[in-house]
Amino acid sequence: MGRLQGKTVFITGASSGIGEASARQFADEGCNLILTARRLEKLEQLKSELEKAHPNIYVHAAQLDVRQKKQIDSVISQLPIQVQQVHVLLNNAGMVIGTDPLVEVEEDVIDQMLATNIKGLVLLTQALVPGMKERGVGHVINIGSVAGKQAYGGGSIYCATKFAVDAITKALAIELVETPIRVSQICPGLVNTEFSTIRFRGDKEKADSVYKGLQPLVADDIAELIVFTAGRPAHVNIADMLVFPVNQADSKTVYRRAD
Ligand code: NDP
Ligand code: 8X3
Repeated sequence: MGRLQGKTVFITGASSGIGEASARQFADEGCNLILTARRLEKLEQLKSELEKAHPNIYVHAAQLDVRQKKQIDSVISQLPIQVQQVHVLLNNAGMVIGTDPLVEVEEDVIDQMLATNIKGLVLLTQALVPGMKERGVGHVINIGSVAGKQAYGGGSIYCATKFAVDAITKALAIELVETPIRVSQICPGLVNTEFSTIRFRGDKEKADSVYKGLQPLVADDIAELIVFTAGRPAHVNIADMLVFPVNQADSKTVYRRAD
């Protein structure tokens, strides 16, 4: 039996990309799942697919906008008994809109990024870590970014939110150092998901150009590392992982073939 078998994993942003791929890979390990995101129909589809493929696991799907504390409280208070004891919180939901220079970023866009990428992650952590402490078991895995290690022009607010994730991850690890709870951060470079389509407000051509001439990471590459991180022995904590496609060296240093 694998170390993750029978554990319960709470995933934010499970309706696409890294969150969805992680749900599939945690299911392969025999984990029970709480799938959350705003697009409930996507979660329901994933739930039914995973339950069919893995009749031994329990999957709960719940609509959740991580920016809304009331929704977080309501989702957590209504968790079915089978998934009330969360072992792993995967704080994955996140987004960016635009590549505008700082002085031009619209207020609404600033609010959305701050509320989703920072406040949502903090609220979920506040909601679930006390239970982990009581039970003496738990793991918080935050999805940061290379954008939280190195700022770039056109990414000021997004980078600020991911620098915040970096700071929050480190501070939480310090606060929990006397407990068995692990705190980890995984920081990807370019991953081909819906992320860039959302960044360019639905312009798929622009989004595709981000990955042109190189082989980007795919959601499964990051999911594999998330599951690996969660599956280490209880005394081992992977604190921070920075992951690039082979032809990316930092935020903006990327080699692209000419074709
Ligand atoms: P996707 O756009 O494919 O997935 C983002 C997920 O977040 C979706 O499931 C979306 O679901 C969810 N989400 C967005 N806003 C909210 C919200 N307010 N409440 C709840 N869920 C929300 O992108 P990725 O899979 O690539 O992104 C996952 C994480 O990885 C993000 O934190 C991102 O910053 C980070 N990352 C991505 C990189 C990349 O290049 N793709 C690189 C480095 C980090 P829904 O719309 O249904 O709510
Ligand atoms: C996503 C990576 O380079 O688009 O966090 O900011 S980047």
